[in-house]
Amino acid sequence: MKQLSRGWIGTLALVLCASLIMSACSSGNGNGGAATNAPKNSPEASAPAKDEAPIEIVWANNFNSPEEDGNYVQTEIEKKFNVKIKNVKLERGTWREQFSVLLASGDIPDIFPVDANETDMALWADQNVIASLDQDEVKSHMPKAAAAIAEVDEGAWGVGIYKGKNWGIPKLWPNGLSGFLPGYNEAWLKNVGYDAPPTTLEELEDVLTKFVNEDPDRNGAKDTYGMSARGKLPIQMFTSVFAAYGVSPYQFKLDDAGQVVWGGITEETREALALLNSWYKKGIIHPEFITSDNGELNTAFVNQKIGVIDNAGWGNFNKLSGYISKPADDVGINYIPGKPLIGPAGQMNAFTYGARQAPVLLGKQLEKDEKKRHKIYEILEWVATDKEGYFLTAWGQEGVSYDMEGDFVVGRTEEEVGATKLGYGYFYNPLGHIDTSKDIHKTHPDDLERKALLNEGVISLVDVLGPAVMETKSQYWANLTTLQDTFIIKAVTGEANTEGDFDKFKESWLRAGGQAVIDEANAIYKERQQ
Ligand SMILES: [Ca+2]
Repeated sequence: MKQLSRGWIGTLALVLCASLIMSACSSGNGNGGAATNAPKNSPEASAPAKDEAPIEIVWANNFNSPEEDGNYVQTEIEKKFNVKIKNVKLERGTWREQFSVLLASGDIPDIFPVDANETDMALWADQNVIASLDQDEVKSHMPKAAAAIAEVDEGAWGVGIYKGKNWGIPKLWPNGLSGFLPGYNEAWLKNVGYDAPPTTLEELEDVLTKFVNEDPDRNGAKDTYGMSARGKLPIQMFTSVFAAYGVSPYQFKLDDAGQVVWGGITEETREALALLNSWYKKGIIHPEFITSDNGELNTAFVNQKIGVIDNAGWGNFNKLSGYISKPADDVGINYIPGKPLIGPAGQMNAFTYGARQAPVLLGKQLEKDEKKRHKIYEILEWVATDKEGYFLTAWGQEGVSYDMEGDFVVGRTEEEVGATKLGYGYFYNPLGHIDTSKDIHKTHPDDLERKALLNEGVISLVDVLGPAVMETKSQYWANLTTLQDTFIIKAVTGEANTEGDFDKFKESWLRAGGQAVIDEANAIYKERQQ
């Protein structure tokens, strides 16, 4: 049971990384001490051409860097593909500084760290550090990976396009397509006459109003609000309401004419803000939303100040989730999921971060080294999509570092068979999440069931670009974001109105660089469509 929980919590941590804010998340497999229990039984390796000298591949990564060179997983890959891997081991948090020093010294690895983003990609493309790759060649040498990508989001190929060339192998985080769902205090709902969560915006307003007026916590005092929001991170603020209007104010979307527009200045946002302001005036929105982060939201819910939180992902409705479910459960509150609310958009929309990420990058030298380039495609295809390669690089060795419980992998907890000891934990698998057919091994059946149930019928609101290198953004974005954050909060509280003041906000946003950003976004969108 202990082992089960570990795997379960690991899955949950990944989900939390995806659905809450990602930057602070890190892998939990690092542990110290010396290896004492190296595994002995190797899976069968295919026979390489015996006479050929192994190709040396310099493999840099910043995720679960193995402690030792020549570790178990590395050795298995080397045997199977007749290669010699040179590890460039970087730390998750500080890798960029370490890596810049390396690049400056002219040591360009063959495979680049998984956390490199689209800005790194553009910089390194301009500096002649990374290879441009032919998309058709990638697809023909990595057919299973290409199929896995197509199944999740074919648009992922667009992220690697910069200055008319493709600079990597598409990487996806499919869980990013699961959206935020509103969750409720179950007892409060019952106390105001609801057997199930509201399904429409109108019902939500009714619930929130009753949460204020009908003493849902039954303490005899009028001391509750309806909902709050994450004012410290406005992209996650009131997403259930904006989504009901078919918009996220912090995403690019297509308008009816097929043009890319910025959500924040659309009529949908204006209308959603008008509704939110009417709720604020009614006193059903907690005034402290402005300064709230997830910690404050959690506390307000657990202390029965609010009865709705709407920035949870499906994983947060697992009773072990540290965000809301568990802290609530600990004090006897059942936090239950609702579906996205039907509003003017007429469908169950949910805000999502999307699945697209910056691609996996390869060193410039590979442009002229076809043999090694093809070999790397072959290895990445195997570790990302083949069951043997996947299990090896994700979990190590069965019976040593993990056990099977049906399809589900249960990692062993002994330090000496940890990820950094044996070399598993995705260091050698930068595309380790693109293939959703592996979810049955990664995610506990109960969680898979919950995910399917909660996401059923939900439409993901996704930014039409996802990661994109934009010159105008580097110039104007910080200022534009501040302008929008400030306006949206003022519009909710009524300090600014959603008529003339919204028009003024829109004008000044466009004038302060927003129009240039939208123009560039349209140009990028068109380039990617070609
Ligand atoms: Ca009360």
